[in-house]
Amino acid sequence: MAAERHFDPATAEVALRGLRASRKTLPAHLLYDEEGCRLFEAITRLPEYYVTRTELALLRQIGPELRERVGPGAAVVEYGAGAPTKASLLLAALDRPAAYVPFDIAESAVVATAEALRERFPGLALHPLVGDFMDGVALPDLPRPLLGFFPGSTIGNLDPEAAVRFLGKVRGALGEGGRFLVGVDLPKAPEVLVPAYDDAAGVTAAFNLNLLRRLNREAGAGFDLAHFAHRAVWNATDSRIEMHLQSRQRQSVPVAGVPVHFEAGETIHTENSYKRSPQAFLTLASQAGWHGEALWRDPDGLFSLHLLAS
Ligand code: AVJ
Repeated sequence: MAAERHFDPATAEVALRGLRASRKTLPAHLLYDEEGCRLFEAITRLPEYYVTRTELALLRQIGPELRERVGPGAAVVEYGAGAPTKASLLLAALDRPAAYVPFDIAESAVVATAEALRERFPGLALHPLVGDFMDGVALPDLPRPLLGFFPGSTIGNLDPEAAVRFLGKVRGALGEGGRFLVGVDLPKAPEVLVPAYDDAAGVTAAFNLNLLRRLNREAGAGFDLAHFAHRAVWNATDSRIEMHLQSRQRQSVPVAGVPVHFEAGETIHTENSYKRSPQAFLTLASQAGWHGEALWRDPDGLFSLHLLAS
């Protein structure tokens, strides 16, 4: 478990930069502190949040075909390995996988994920790797074939430019013959999307507002959480769900000693969740040098898994 974090000049600087812009934004990764990760886990179990259960069912369904395509003795590299459930399913589907690399920015996450798999897959070599996968950290020496794994539609956090950059880094790291299995959430009716990001129980609201509590602690901020409301907005032009924190009133909030002014109704944009059709995703993948080898969708057309090849 990570220690409780107090004032952190880097967080304060990042927060102030975003809050002093004419359109206020905060980087989405700030949502995922310890409490944020706990709340996100709760989101994945909400009735409105179709993403996780749909992807898990799809992974189960495509196991045999994936096993056939990937072949024996693969090494799996998971980008953003926060929990062992999906890797466990994938490894169980593959033909005698040789190695697993959980790669995440949170050391506690990669260690816990590796531990959880050790007992279940005794012969599997485990290489936990800590780092920011946007930086493209070099991989250890691994048996081939290499299969990258990026589930959960986490790629939906990245705008098109960042997604192409990330896909290119992974392609470089996996090298010749590498494949990449990516979970991509599909565009769908706002009547389905908005409740998935603004649930009746208020868990997503708590997840979003927790960012302000984090800034109070780590950026020396004085946010009153009762003065902000969670908003989930479908942006059809950019095909993304946006999460915002909306100021309920005109107010001024100190952040690291600097007053930040809010008009009533003004928002802080905290996260994007892009929804991409197969064509839209494959266009980005091809800009990074990948081509689509296989594509699977659940029967209701909610979610997709792409298998990319170099
Ligand atoms: C972790 C980025 C995949 O976009 O669905 C869920 C984050 N935010 N509900 C998503 C999230 C609010 C989630 N990702």
